[in-house]
Amino acid sequence: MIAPLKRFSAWICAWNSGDLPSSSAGSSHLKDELSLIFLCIPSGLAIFAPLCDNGARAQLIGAFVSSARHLKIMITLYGFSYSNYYNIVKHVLLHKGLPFKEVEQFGADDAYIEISPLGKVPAMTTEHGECMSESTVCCDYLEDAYPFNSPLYPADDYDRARVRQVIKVSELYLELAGRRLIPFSISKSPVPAALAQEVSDVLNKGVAALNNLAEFDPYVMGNKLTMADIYLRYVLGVVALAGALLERDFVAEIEGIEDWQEMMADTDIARKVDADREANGPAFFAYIKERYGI
Ligand SMILES: N[C@@H](CCC(=O)N[C@@H](CS)C(=O)NCC(=O)O)C(=O)O
Repeated sequence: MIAPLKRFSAWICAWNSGDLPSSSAGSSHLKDELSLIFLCIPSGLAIFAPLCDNGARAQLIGAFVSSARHLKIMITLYGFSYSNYYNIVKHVLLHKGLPFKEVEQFGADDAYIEISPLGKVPAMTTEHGECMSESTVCCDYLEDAYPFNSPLYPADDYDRARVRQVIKVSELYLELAGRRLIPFSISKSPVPAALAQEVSDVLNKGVAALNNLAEFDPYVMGNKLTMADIYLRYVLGVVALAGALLERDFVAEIEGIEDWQEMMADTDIARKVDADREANGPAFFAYIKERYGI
């Protein structure tokens, strides 16, 4: 029995040091990890532990415990808490209860471009060290890789498409339009009339489309919280900012928004994200001042 015991221990050590061939493409890593937890570890202990003397048994258990450390999933989120896009992904991570660490990143250096090719915030490295950027991509990865952690998309294909439609409309016709006025808000300079008109025209369309698509009953797409709720929550901050400069409350023109906003703000996750954002304000504005002199 000593030979198989040694082989099994060697296998565990190789796995610990990452030498085993990986089959972690896509979400299959989850299956790998689960099969290790539920099959290999208990059955290994059950078979070999009774055959060992006390010292060997302690070693074997030690090897399994250190293997278990590899199961600790640690995603890294790069960016800064004042960013609405960053907060979308952070909210999703918190909602799914996934362990992650935050690395503050203002601006882009060569190392960051490796993670986020456009230098934009947020970016993420997965539990396997793979890089990705773009908030919607990160959110969808988290949903695909962790489908059982408080799902954020409905099961039905068409319902999923409708959630994505709201997200896309919010991104293209609300966030990106409102974002064009952020520099004017920071520098407190007047918005040129032509730009004000362009932004208003797009926001008008975005608000009309949202009024057509969203239910707010009580959530954006009905009785369950979806990715659209999280996405829209952090888009509306930029719409409000633009509205303030354009002297028009676009957010209030979204039917049912007030109750929904109150409901969305009244969770521990939203409170944490909002508090972190507030706390990050001074660092963000110090960075802007240093970089742009405003
Ligand atoms: N499409 C990107 C947009 C991200 C974005 O614009 N982030 C801002 C911070 S809120 C940023 O990185 N700005 C710096 C830049 O554009 O270089 C996403 O969805 O993640």
